[in-house]
Amino acid sequence: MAVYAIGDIHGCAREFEALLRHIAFNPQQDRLWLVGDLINRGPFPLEVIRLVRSMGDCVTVVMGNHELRALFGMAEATPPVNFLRHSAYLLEASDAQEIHGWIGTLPLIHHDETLGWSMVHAALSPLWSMHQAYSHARTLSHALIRPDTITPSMRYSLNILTKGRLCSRQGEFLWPGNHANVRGINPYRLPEEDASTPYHAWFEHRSWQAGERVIFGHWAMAGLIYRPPHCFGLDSGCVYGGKLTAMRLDDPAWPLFQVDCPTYIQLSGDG
Ligand SMILES: [Mn+2]
Repeated sequence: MAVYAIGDIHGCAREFEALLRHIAFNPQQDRLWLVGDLINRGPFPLEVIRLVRSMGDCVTVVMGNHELRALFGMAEATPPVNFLRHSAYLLEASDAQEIHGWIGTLPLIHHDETLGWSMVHAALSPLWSMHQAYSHARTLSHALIRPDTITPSMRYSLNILTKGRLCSRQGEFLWPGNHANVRGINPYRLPEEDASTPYHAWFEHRSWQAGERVIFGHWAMAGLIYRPPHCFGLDSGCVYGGKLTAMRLDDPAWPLFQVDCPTYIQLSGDG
């Protein structure tokens, strides 16, 4: 049995299938972890969802910001413009209801004690222990069914898990838009090594404990992040003409497997 994690797929169904062939993935024996953002941006998002759902129990997916927006947007009588811009095709799908129900089952963090790995779409706060992070994720998952029960502080935690990139040591995250602009920082880029900013990649500010290992995605501009033994960012920008990356989690050498992808859309520095 092998366990693989794969980065953000964003509708790149052909490349996802090619990567599964490249690692000779066997659904009867192997397991697959997906970091979320299966949908939007790329050419075949519905195919990706349908393929992943057809694979059944051998696949574990955590919720990305694109799935989260779809979960809320699909439930609205008048869906928000930002949802429609990226995801209007979901409303037209013959299996829209099943897809919506399935998205609602996706956890915000997946942790496998035996394997010794955790997975989150974007980030963890430096203020959380791993166990606090699991607890926040569980509470939030229950609250997603009733969005009106989500308090501002819960919303902040939800944003960290699904959209976080840069933060201060005090756990203040930098969000795109005015918040980043007033500080003169590009929230999509990794700061230069010598940059005099309190905002760094979230994983730089965590005091990692022995045995903590986290897989994440969401950061195509940073590219592949390979920081053994604690953190591995697998969003290598496939939809932007980068690569789709798999990492084998149960092999102590943590080997990487990649396929090339055409440039379906341009990656711009302002997101
Ligand atoms: Mn994302």
